[in-house]
Amino acid sequence: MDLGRLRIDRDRLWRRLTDLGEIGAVHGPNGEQGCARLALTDADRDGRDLVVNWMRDLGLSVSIDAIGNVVATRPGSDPSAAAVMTGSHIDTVRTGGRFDGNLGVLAGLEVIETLEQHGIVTRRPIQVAFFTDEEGARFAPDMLGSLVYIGGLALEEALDARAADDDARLGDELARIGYAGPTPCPAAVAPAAFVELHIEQGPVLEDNGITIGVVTGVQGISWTEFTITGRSAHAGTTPMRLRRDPLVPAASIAVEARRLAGEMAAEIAGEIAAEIGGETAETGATGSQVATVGRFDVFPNLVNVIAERVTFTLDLRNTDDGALRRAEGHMMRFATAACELENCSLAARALARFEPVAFDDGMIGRIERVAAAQGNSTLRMPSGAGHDAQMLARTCPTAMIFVPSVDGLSHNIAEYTTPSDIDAGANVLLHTVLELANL
Ligand code: HGY
Ligand code: MN
Ligand code: MN
Repeated sequence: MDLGRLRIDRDRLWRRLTDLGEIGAVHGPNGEQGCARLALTDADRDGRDLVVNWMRDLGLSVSIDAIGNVVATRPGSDPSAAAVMTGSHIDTVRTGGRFDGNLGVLAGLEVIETLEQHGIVTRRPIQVAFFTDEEGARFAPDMLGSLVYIGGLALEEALDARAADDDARLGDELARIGYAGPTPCPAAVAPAAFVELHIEQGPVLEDNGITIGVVTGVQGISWTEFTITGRSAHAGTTPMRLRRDPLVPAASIAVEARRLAGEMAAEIAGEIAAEIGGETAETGATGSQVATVGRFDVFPNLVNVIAERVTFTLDLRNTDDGALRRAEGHMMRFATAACELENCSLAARALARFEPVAFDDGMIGRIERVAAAQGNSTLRMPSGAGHDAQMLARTCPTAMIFVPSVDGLSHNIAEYTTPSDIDAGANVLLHTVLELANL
């Protein structure tokens, strides 16, 4: 057959996305359906079991490593050749969608099934993987499993990570769900190349009417957990002058983070632009400073008690590491001053810190060429979100393929990408992997 005309089976891929989406399904008031499969919960286990069964049904050899990463391998004609790897994650945030991460894993499986179906043998083995705890929402840092996989975080340290919600130990939860695997990590052999298909999770592709994002890298990520301690007291009897209320500095820090991001975004947005047919356009949210206070826990959290303690997280990101460090320094100084003003104590704990990552130029060019050859519009752009690819990039030539997110929405149960855009992305993945596997 004319390999150039080979295409995936879009209905089969959509069915798998739908089936996996039923595990941990959450429904919204207007018919939205998303996923709640926080890492190493029962729902995560059930999702893992379903995907592993699909992998085994395809006759793939499946390895599970000591941090729970799952890698399925389709042999090539040259067993001595390093594999081409694709994949992503299947854990989600608590209000996640059916496509974040899941698409990259199931499209990888679809690529393999398409090759099987047409009896196409590649020189290199092809692997599809899902990595443990990419979200980092329950166990920080994010991309934890792929970071251990490439040797960026010691296994024992990762196994001792504690859950933000119930303080459970990661290693205990991994054993409880039956995914503390026998394969050692870090991985003994690096892939020849890694390519990940993922939804953009932002508005840039949709705003510009582009089908395929050719991802040039990932912006820097800084997560800090702040704990501010004051003194709990009676809301009615305690004069304002005697209060040591941790809510006050905590709230002012959240407002300052928002102000700072706006100020820095205005500075940076003008410098980051993407080529669209010779025109340039702002890349918006993926090219400038962003700041988020996502988790905010008050103790004792009662209507008539001045809080004793507030614990919250600050997520800062920027494509420029110097700017990110400036933002981190500013926020730490601001937090210290705000707590002193209210006579509260401040403790800060780093949850994640990843520098910006640049993907491989050859891989970027290959994806761009494959996508254009299939008639897609393309845009080179950085990723606003973190991805397992940013960890694999430390060990092998790596890049990513983005498809549009409707309304730029993700980490929201209404997350959606159209079947035609999913089909386009999976076919770009198919031919990128096919080319790489025959190099
Ligand atoms: O936080 C992130 O960017 C990713 O969703 N883990
Ligand atoms: Mn993701
Ligand atoms: Mn995510």
